[in-house]
Amino acid sequence: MEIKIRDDFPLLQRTVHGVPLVYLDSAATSLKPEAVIEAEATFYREVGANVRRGAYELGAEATERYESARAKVASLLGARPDEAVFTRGTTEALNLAAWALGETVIGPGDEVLVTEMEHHANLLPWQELVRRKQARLSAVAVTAEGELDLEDFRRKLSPRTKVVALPHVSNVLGTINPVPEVATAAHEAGAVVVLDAAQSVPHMPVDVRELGADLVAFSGHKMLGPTGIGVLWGRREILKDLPPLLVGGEMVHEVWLDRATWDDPPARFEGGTPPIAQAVGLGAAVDYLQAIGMDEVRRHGQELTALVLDGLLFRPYVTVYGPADPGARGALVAFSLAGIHPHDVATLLDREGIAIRGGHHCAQPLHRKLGIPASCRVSFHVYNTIDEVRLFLEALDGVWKALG
Ligand code: C6P
Repeated sequence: MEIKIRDDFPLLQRTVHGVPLVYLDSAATSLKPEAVIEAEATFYREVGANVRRGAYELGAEATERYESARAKVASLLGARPDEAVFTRGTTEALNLAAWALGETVIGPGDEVLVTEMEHHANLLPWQELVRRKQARLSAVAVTAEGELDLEDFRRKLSPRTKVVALPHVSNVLGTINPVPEVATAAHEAGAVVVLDAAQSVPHMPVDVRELGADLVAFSGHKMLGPTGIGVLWGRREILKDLPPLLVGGEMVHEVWLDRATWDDPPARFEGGTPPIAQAVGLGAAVDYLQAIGMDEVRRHGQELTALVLDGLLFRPYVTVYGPADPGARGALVAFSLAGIHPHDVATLLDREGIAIRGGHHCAQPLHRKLGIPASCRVSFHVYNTIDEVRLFLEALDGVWKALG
């Protein structure tokens, strides 16, 4: 595969408000390279059939392309294909995890331990679960430096803790959490570890075995892939005992009028017609990322993050959230401008063609803890450049002059 990066992303050719687009919101969703768009379109043009059903050639070919995408995703994670369940995205993957663990490991009086830095997708499913099961939810504190308070984690971990759920990389603070350390302690206490990897898998090498988590969720659309496709990776020993969230076609072994038996994972968790073309698109995204190399993806993200952090920390009117060390972060930085609402910052930058996110980024408890209703956030992917970071910092000075 020939990689030309900037030229591979058609959206980078367009202008907004008459100026070239500077897209700094990849943590919300990344742009897609032509190879991904083409893979999805080609599937509809050349194959188009449903999976796991037809005995005819197109059906077999559709199944083969869908399963080949699964194998690519698994190889990215250092996992076996039958451990990778396709979902619609991180949110659905985490809802599936919470539902299934609720049916198997959580009972009245048990505890789920989350963190104060959760995205709502890794908080609300656990809130619903503890309500359903008369269990309890507690949250590990975040330190003033924007890191997980590991002493607080050890204090709160107990034999009643059945699940520890945390983000690999916070979508606001950027913090990379020490997952192996957390997983080891959680396992010693007898808890299952659920990892929200929505902001890590797209940006750095992730080997699920080295991390030590039991269930790992992420979305295709943040890693150059299509919307509508995500993954729940599960350790085989865990997946084999979990019940499905969606029941219906193609996830059963045998069905009678009054009962049914489930298929083995991953099919057990993929009831109904899955997002086939989207899975194929995700497979192409994995190919694209691997052609660049995940080490290089990480290096590039860190370079831009270090540059933007330097620029933001240097400006007295800016407050930065999360670790000051770029090596301790994913490829994103949240910040605020003294006395200016993040929406106003984002709106003024948009006029210069610069897309950043302003809001609570679906992490309201964390913003409450930071004492702010919302923040601005820049985030990067492989197509962003040093010049774009410089343009952004200059434009931010313009916003400060206009509104500060
Ligand atoms: N964060 C952001 O701008 P979905 O929407 O299911 O693909 O991903 C949800 C999700 C879960 N966990 C984390 C850490 C996330 O960052 C996200 C998505 C976007 O930060 C949209 S709110």
